[in-house]
Amino acid sequence: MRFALAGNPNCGKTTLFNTLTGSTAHVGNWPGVTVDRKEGIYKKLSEPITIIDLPGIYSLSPYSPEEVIARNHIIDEHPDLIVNIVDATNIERNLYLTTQLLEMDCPVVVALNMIDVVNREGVHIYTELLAQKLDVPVVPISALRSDNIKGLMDKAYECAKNKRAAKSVLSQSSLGEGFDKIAALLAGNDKRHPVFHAVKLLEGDPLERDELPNTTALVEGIKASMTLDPALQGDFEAAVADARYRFITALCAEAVIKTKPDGPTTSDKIDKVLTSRAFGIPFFVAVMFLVFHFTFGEDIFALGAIFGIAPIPAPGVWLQGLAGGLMDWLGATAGAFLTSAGAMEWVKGLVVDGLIAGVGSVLSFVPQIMMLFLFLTLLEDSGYMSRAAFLMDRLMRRFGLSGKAFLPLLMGFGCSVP
Ligand code: BGO
Repeated sequence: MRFALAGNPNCGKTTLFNTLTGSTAHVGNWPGVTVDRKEGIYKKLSEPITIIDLPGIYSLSPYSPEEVIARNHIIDEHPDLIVNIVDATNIERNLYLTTQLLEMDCPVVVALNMIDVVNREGVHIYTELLAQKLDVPVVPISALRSDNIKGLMDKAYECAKNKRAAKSVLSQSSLGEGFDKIAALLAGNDKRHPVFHAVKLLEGDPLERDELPNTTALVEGIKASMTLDPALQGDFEAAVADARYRFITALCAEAVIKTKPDGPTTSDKIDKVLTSRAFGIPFFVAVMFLVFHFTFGEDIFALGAIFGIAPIPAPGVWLQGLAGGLMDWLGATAGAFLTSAGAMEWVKGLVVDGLIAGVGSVLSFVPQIMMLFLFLTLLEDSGYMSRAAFLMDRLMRRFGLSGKAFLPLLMGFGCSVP
């Protein structure tokens, strides 16, 4: 059996994929594009299950290669089941994709991920109610803590054995009548996933119109007979999105209940300080000073000078010294070997002064650059970089750049070139 993992970027898909497949995972590319294709095997059921990690997407529209890949995989490769990972901390935004996946004639199980965070934040999600309204199983999990993963896979395996007929939330909306007519048009067609194709035709999706040219006139006739909210100005794609969000808002109003009063979280409080006008820029300058000082500082905090002792190099400089020493040793050893072997002077010069000293002087910077990247990765993964980009945005805009451009600008200094 083959299960496809589908979800928004950052919903925890990679964490779940790694938990499910462990060392069996292998990475390739989707045909024709440089988007990673990850596949692995889940072995804890009575038969091995191939897990395919679809790219992270917000919808099944054809606006990015990732969306086209995910959509084509489901339509053409017919996975036995879709595990739709929903980030429970951003449930409304994530369910938007869910409403689209439900329009495929494929069994779907919703994995309600990050339930640990939701519980910690004092939010209760009635999973049975969600399951009832979406008409597919909803299993709460924590991919990070490996909570209830077996429960998810048992449920998925059970569902994959049965067929599931697609349903669209649009049928229950003000677009329902027109939409059902388009769906009926396609029902006679031998295309799989008629409900999905009907929605796409209603939206005026260009890929779909090209594939089903004989339906264009009829669909346009039905659309002309439908009345849309005037605010939507005849935009059917917006009308479909609006209908989805109306369904999701109503569903979450019932199924997601806050048990703690609203108030800023610790993260909100930290954000407020780090992005404030008074404190944000000085803090940013201090962080960047520390990063560069720990990487390039010849005498850390000038301690050597203050106490009248030998300079204490920063870790980056110390590593560079070590690498430089290694290169010197390599040059001396190679020189001695070539001399004892009776090599000509120009050969010795080429190897020792040219190759080892020349390439080595560039290579000796590698540990220092790795140090710099380690600090930058820590800042990136802690979420500080996006705050810093936000802070710098106002200044950088004056030069026609976005806040994110400050980092390449900083990196352009000095030793980053090697
Ligand atoms: C970082 N619970 C919690 N609490 N976190 C989770 C869970 C869960 O169930 N599942 C995933 N995460 P991806 P996509 C991170 O990397 O799998 C976290 O894009 C950090 N990293 O750990 O990458 C997961 O593949 C430093 O968080 O998602 C990851 O879908 C600080 O959700 C993030 C904070 O998961 C995205 C977070 C060094």
